[in-house]
Amino acid sequence: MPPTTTAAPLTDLRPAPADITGEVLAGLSASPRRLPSKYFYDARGSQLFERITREPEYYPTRVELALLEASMPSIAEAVAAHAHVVEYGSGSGRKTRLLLEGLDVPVAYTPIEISRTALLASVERLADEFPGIELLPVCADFTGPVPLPAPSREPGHTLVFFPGSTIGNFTDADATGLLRSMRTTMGPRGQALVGIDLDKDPALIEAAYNDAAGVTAEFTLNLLARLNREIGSDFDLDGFAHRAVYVRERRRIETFLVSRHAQDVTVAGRRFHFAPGEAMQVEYSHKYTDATFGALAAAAGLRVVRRWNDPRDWFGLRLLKP
Ligand code: AVJ
Repeated sequence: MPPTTTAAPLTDLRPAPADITGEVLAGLSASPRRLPSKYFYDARGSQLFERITREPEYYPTRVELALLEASMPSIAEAVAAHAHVVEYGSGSGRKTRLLLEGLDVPVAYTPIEISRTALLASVERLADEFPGIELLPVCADFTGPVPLPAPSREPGHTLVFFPGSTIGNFTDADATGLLRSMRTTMGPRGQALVGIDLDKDPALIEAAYNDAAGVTAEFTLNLLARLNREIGSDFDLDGFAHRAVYVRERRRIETFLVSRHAQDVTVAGRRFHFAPGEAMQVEYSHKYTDATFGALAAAAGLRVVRRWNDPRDWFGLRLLKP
């Protein structure tokens, strides 16, 4: 018999350029100005993020991968068999591979990813490696509700996988909203495995977002290049500088693009003036304690039922249930 193909056609729910323009105009009209960080992840942005994960200062990916590998036997015991694994913001798929290999026979895997290029590349590789798992990719912005494709075999339950401490890119209010929508997606018998970067020595955290090679700066500035290309704005990439600082009281990295001099930027026919030194907020990266993350989960109607940390308590994985 010829091998059956397990990859279903991609469900494309990508945001339209008009949506992006609207969000950018709203952010530029706000005070202080901000731009939405989810638009970092075009094809080049996803590539640059992969490069960041290989920089010596950027510990989260390395620590989480080692943690996931070491904890996989105990995670597999805690997660019910025959899961439909749904990953939010799947990226390169290195963690996915460990999870799909280690779990008790998942029936289907749905990556939800905003970058179409990254999504297709990861699904293509996974199709070869996991011929027994049905692949149901969805290209979408996971910050809104995402209708899940139905696997052809009935899954035992849904496991939402949200690694990378991507939850940290959301304000507490938005993170709660996201966890709530995850709770809806997973259903009453579902589970979620969430990766969180933990609060630690601010110097270590700050270095991770200011790598000496300047890859993070390039990643931040790529947001402007992407907007110029996709919504026709005219940001001058040499006119802005990357700045990332750890704000201890808020337990978060705050990343800005700082205007190097007085300048005007035009977006969709509207002109915005930037003062010299004006800082436009582009990303948050929250770091958690058990108390702060537990409170977020509780606010979303979820409880932390298992926790795994690396030996230095730098990064954690949390299993959540309704
Ligand atoms: C996408 C959440 C894993 O916030 O650490 C890395 C993105 N931004 N360096 C993070 C990011 C700058 C990253 N995550």
